[in-house]
Amino acid sequence: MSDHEREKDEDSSVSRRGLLSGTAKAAALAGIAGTAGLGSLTQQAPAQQAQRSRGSAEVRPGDLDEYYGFSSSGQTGEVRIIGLPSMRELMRIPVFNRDSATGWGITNESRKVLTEGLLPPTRKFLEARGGSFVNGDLHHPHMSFTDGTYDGRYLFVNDKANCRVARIRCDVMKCDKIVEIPNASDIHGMRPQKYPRTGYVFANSEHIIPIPNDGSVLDEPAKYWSVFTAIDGDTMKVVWQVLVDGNLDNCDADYEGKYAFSSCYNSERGVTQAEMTSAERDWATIFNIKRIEEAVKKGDFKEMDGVPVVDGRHGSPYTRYIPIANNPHGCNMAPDGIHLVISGKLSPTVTVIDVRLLDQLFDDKIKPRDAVVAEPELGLGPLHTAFDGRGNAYTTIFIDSQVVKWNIDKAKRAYKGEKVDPILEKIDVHYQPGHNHSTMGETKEADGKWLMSLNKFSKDRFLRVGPLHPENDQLIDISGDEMKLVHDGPSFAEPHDICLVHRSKVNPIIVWKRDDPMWEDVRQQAAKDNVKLEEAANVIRDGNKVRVYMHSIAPTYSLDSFTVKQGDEVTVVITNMDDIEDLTHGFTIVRYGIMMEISPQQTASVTFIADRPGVHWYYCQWFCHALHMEMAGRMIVEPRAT
Ligand code: CUK
Ligand code: CUA
Ligand code: CA
Repeated sequence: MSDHEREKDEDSSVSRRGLLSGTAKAAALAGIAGTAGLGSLTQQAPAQQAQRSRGSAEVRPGDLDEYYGFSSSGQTGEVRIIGLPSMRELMRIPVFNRDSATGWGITNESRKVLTEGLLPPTRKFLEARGGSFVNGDLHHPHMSFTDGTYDGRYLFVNDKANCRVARIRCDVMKCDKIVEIPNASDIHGMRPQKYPRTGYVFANSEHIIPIPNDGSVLDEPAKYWSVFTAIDGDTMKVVWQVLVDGNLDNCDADYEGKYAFSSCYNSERGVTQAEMTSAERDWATIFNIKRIEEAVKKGDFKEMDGVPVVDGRHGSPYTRYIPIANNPHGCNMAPDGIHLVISGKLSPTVTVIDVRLLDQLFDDKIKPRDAVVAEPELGLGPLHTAFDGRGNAYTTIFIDSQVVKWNIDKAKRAYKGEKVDPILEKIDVHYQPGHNHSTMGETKEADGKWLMSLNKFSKDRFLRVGPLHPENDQLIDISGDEMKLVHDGPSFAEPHDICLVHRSKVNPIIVWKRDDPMWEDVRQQAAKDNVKLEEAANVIRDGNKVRVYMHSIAPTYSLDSFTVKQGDEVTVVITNMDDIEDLTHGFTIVRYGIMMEISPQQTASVTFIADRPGVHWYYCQWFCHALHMEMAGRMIVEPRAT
């Protein structure tokens, strides 16, 4: 055994991640996992991998990519835009995190987005903690839909860590709304409605909790619940919730606007891993949108924390529960509008549900399992499935470190007893894939060109950078009969999920429009102060509040200096009057923790207490001009009289 092989063998995912430990099933699976380790010996040796062709993925210098990839960053809390097929990182959009370059979390505009959607108890909790959360766990980015395909309006993302859903405007690629979801524990699965449009954004509360979670119920798991939430994507307000049995993991929506679906791995409503994996089966929860809307209209709900909550537990007309193999995970609607694929995770199978049968299920004409039309066995630890629009599905297999290509129709025939193998091909990925995603694959325009496998481990694929490794986003060409691995893309924590959108769907602007709503508050205040933002060079004193208005034209600010008194509350408002593509300025005050981005024609503002006396230079931190270093001025803070 070579060192390389030994490393892989010892490194079986099961022992590393402990995914399956501590349960009865774990013991069984750990046995199988040993074989998975041996299986890895048959993986291609690195030398062979080096010979792979990269031709089809090459984007020459100066050429543009064909697709946008909107990539989540998991526990980093931001969104990253990458180009496909080059895999070049194009931009980062701070959302739940803090960002030094752009001042996200520092500027008034970003602080408003970060705080205005917080629930009152959270607001109170954060009072002594800077007013907003500084972390987030962003798993699922999905673009808004119209008529079953991306419409380029918004990107919606979830925050598992602090129960939020955020919206990113795709015209400027900035986050403009964040809403905290009441009655929920962590928000995990999140999907926009596909038809007729988004519409609703559906979000799952993953862990079960007491509702309300105010201390009145503590260690009594029998009184813990999960809720399914519908948010209005246009207003970013919570519209309704559904109380369910079990928990809710991932979700998706159909192509008719009738149903939404969630996977549930904790039908046991356990609070320990052993309890959560004790049942033979869990289920998929199906939500009947029309019936829920009617229930809300006619008042069949309980208002909880200001939201109408419909009771969707067993026996209700609003939901159905379809039993599927133990601890399912990914929940993916095929572009054919017919097949919903839910991955088994602890079971080597995926379950295919024909959504055309759901009307009959809700009318009690068929039993829940009658909606299942295939259940192919694919490998150990199936997690997520992508589609090529040609009837094939691609499922990530975590433990086997593979992507399995299989045919939906063949799987259905096999389910009926015909002797056909639905598996078309397996390809090794490096290593332990979570999500995968195909170009336009979650829309009815799935084009089957590229597949990205987002792998949780990179191990030996890159130069060593310490104990913390990058992860590995791999690009696979799926346009031909055989899958072809064409690129390894190291990625910092963590390429959780990605949404691959054809560039024809996305039309960002290159300079801000002066009437943008982002700085509406500033606009109103400036009007009261009689200041024209576009020409501003004013210092307005209003008691101990000082508003400093400037504009910038490369390489100068309209004010070389301004003077305030120690203890003043200072608001600096800057408008970048340059309207040339790519001419961004910045504003940094030394030793004041102030930094912001001001892109062409943008207005940005920041408020702080000038509690350090002395001379404090401000400067432009975005390289803008040959005299960029000289784009600076002084804030003079007069000491408080003692
Ligand atoms: S969940 Cu992590 S691999 Cu948060 Cu999208 Cu499946
Ligand atoms: Cu303006 Cu650098
Ligand atoms: Ca379970």
